[in-house]
Parts: sequence; structure tokens; C-alpha cells
Amino acid sequence: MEASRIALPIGTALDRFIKNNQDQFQYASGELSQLLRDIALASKVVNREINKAGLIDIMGAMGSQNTAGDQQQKLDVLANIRFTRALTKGGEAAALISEETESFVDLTNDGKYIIAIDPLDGSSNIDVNVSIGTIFSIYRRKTKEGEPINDEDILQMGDEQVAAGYILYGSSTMLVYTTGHGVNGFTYEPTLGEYVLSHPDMKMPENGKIYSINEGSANSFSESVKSYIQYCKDNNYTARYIGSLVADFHRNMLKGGIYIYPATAKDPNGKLRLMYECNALSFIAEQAGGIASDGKGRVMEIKPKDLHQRTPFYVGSKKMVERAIGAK
Ligand code: P6P
Repeated sequence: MEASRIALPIGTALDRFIKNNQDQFQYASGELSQLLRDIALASKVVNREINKAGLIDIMGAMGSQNTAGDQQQKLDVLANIRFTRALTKGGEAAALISEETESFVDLTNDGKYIIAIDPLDGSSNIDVNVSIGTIFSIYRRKTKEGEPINDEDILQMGDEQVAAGYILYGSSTMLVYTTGHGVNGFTYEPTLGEYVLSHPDMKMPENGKIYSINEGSANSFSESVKSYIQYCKDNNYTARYIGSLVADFHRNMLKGGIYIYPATAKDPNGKLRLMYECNALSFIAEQAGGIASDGKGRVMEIKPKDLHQRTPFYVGSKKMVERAIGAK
């Protein structure tokens, strides 16, 4: 039975919120505070740079590719540097898994945590001023401090996450995270330089009428995906696809909805990455009462084989995902 909790008022600063909920975090609360502070700090710097995009030469592609062969945007690389630097200085993270780097990055700290991060998801939208996001998962390292980091630390199932979150750089900048005891959203107040509680105890509506999928790939969808999309159309649902996962996910968190990136001819295992996109959003979705599936089972039960492996992704309101995956 969880200790009854004093609900903290809207406007509570992130640090204060973490301290007040320290008994919920299974490890030393100071470590979580430091990790979230490191991530929040880097996000504030990234947020500032995003807001200047167009004024300074950070738009457009680097002319290089990431591990997946995706064109790296200049801000992708900048964001990766900012998060890596902040987590290194913070001292709590032992290693980092990032979309932007082939192998894991050994931060040579004696930290007890492994961070998986997509520093800037949806970055191709930067040049057209569409919302983008950062997605992160926090795992406890399995090896002892001082021992070399190995696959046991790096390839952990989503169910092993101790915390996860996202930052949405939108009309306002928000940090949303969970430590396994519900989901809380914080809005960045630039005049204070602080994230303050704005969305306490977020719950994803059990049902909804918004579906997010790139119907340009419809010809290669499976029959079950095609029939679900037809069901949405027959029931006058609204199609909303921003092309930025965090933005679509966040809207569905607030209004109810489903986001689907299924297997397609171009991406037979789906496009999205298990370790630094799907696991984090699955943890948040489930903590908010939603469902996250690969079309067959829970995303967080997938045993990773590769840092950058992809998975089909069905995430959102419980009743919508159940119908989409044909669950009874
Ligand atoms: P497509 C952005 O590249 C991303 O990873 C997600 O943010 C977004 O939902 C999806 O890919 C868009 O992919 O193939 O529909 O353009």
C-alpha cells in the first residue's frame, strides 16, 4: 500500500516534486534527481538552440548519416552532444545508448545507470518548424561499478526500465516522465529556467477517435492494419499524423488516440527503434492506463538483440490498441 501522497500543486518545480516523491523511486532519490536534472539541463540548451534554428546555421542536414543511414540533421548532432555532455558531467550514468552513435558510449563514470536516448526525434521537421522531441529510458546497470559495461547492461527489456520520459519542443516545452508510479508532466517556464508541474497524474483516455498512421504506406500494410484503418474511417474517426512521434504520442496521451507504425514494405520490422523510442513511450503509456504492443505482445517484453533494432509499434488508448491488434 503506497503511503498516501500529498498532491503537489500545479507550479511545483521539478526538483521539489522529485524530492517529495523520493520514496517512490526504488533507488536513492538523489541519483534520480541528478539524472533528471542532467536531462532537463540538456533539454533547456537544446530548446534554446531549436528556437534559434533559422537564425543561426543549424538548419538542414549535416551531410552525414547515423547508424540507421538516416540523414543526420545539424541539430541531431548538437542535441546528442548536449545530452552526452550533461550526463557525463552529472556522474550518475555509466553508459549511453543513442540513435546517433553506432555502439554504446562508455561515460567512464562509476554511475549506476544506463541511459537510452533519441536526442532529437522527428528532426527532419526542424526546417519546417514542426514540434520535435527527445525520448529517454533509464535502466539500472547490472554489472558492478568498475566492471566493464557489457550486453547485460545494454540490452535490457523495457520491463527493466526504472524511469522513462520525453521532452516535447512544441508551442511550449514539456518534460513528461514516469518512475513506475504514474506519469507527470512539467512545462518549461523560461523566465524561471525551471520545469514546473502542469499535468499531474496524467491518464490516457481509455478510448478515443484519433488515429495516427502514415497512410502513404497503406498498400503494404497487413490486412489487419488495413481493416482497422477502414474501421476508423467507417466510424468517422479523425486522422492526425504529424510525422513527429513525440507530438503524436503526447496529443493521444491528452485526448485519447492510437499511433501505429506497422511493418511496411520499406520497413518490414517497422521503422521505430525499440531501445530509445518504443520502450520509453510504452512505459509511459502503460503507466497512464494505455497499451503498447508490437502487434502480437507487449513491447516491454521484447528481449533486445541489437541496440538499434526496430519493432512495429501500436501505442495509445487501451480499447483502440486492443481492437487494432485484434485482442479480445
Ligand atoms: P514516416 C521521425 O523520423 C519518426 O521517427 C517519428 O518521429 C515519426 O512518427 C516517424 O518517424 C515518421 O516516419 O515514415 O511516416 O515519415
